[in-house]
Amino acid sequence: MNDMKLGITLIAAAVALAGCGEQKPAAKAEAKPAAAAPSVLEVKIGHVGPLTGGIAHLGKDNENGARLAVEEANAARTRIDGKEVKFTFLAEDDQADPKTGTTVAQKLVDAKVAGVVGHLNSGTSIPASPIYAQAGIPVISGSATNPKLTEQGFKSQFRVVGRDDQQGPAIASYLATTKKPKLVAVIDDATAYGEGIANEVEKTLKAANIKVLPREKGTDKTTDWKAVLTKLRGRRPDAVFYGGMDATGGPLLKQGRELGIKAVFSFGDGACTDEMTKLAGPAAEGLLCSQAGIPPQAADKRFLEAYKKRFNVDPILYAPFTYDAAKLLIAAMQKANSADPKRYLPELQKIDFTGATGKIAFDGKGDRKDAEMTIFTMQGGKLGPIAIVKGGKTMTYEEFIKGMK
Ligand code: ABU
Repeated sequence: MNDMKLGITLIAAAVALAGCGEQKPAAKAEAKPAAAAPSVLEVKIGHVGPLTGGIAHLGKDNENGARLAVEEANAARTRIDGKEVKFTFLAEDDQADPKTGTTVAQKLVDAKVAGVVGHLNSGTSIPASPIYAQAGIPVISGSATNPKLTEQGFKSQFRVVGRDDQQGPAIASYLATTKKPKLVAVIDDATAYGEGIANEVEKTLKAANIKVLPREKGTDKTTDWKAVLTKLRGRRPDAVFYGGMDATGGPLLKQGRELGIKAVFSFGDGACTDEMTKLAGPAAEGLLCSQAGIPPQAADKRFLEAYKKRFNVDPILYAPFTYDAAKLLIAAMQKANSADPKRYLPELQKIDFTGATGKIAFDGKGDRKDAEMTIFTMQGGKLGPIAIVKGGKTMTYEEFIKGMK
């Protein structure tokens, strides 16, 4: 008999006895069963990403991944410290805005979450990270790629994707070796992510003796790029790289083609989605872009099927990574037999886990060891992976898949 049933039985017996009018000694009448420890452990897991604004579709993609992992853990009746765990998923919208990012981070800390998946953007993750660190709450981003995130020395900060000092060189080298541009225009959206990856791309191109035009800038809200593009058209670049998200990169590409720019357009992960076809139409054909991990279609089949069944869509970009991030938090809690951040953080730091995106272990900074970088091109309105860069080596996507089997 479990504690709850025992309690109910004792109360029922007491009520029955009282109903019989039986007199009991005072001491006995007041005796209550010893307070039993609750048999269910409530554990809150937070998620943060933009759920409103131009990249809400990516925020929802990230949120769905983490939500699925939490729902699966509940369905599996996960146990910690002898108790069944009821995970509660708290999803917050940071609007991709750094200040809102800190506000919702504090809100989650105040709500006593045991761990957080997020934030989506580097620009919100970086200012939120000291808030989680001060509270000792582990936070794993499934998409923020700016190196600074894990260079601040916070032991509770992790990410399950690669960094832009890996991704920038990967896409720039691929562009340099396959398209052989002599002159490249680099544009960014002035965010931590966009500017950071653009700097990495520019550095790599210059190291390969490729000329780079003076940087052009927009913002993460810019959708009218005509002034920038008209200026660039006169310089006749062979290639353009844009550091920014798909919501702004799509219009940039569309308007570039409308203005007659023939250059190869290339992008980082923020604009490496099928949304580019929706936003740029046929102009998206042939674009090059990178993601800081394996492509979504290479994720574990069981995950892909469960995701589709639950949300009726396929993952867009990093949902498999946020799924793994939530799984990692839960796996570390199980290893520590505790959902107390102080107790499970050491397990997370040394975890060795195989998730939907492959084998995951963290280095001393909280970065994923051996993260893959994938290069894509757009064909027939769909992004297709063409190359994988891992440990400094480039292989075709087919070679990579063969190696996974
Ligand atoms: N990694 C691309 C999008 C997220 C970010 O780092 O801002």
